[in-house]
Amino acid sequence: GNIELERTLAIIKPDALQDADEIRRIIKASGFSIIAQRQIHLATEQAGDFYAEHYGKMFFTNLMSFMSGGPIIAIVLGKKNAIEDWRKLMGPTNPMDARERFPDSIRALFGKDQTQNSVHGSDSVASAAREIRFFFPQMILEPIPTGQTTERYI
Ligand code: DGI
Repeated sequence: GNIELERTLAIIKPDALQDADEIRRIIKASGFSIIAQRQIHLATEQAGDFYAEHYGKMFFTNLMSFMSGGPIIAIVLGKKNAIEDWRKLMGPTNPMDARERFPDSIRALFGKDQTQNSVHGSDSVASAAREIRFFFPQMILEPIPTGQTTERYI
């Protein structure tokens, strides 16, 4: 049978760009494949579009300026159960909380504070589709059958 690979959108945020190699090493060692990646410096307005669901919140302006304050790396990850597994590997939103409860998580290792928390991950199938399209508008989002190399689906 065909067990589908799931895709999710990960971002290495501006505060963790210098840790990108180490973060990608952890990602691969945890069984994810990197299907596509791109470094990009978002304009403030684009950062706002990406995080539109948080519009109006106390931290929104801060989040927009942080995410547009330097280059980021957007990565499409592939794995069975990628969305949930990547959220787990990232750890909780607040790195302090991550260090207490999940010391091996990426936010525990590389996050600085509630805003500068090193990585992003889609939180549902719908947001993964939207977020992958946001950074990789050309990508074909058909299911990838197992046994296929992911490269031909980029
Ligand atoms: O999915 P997450 O990144 O874990 O968290 P989220 O979708 O609730 O929030 C998106 C980002 O917004 C999060 O990575 C950091 C920032 N953020 C969320 N809640 C707070 C926050 N920033 C501050 N300063 N305070 C918050 O309560």
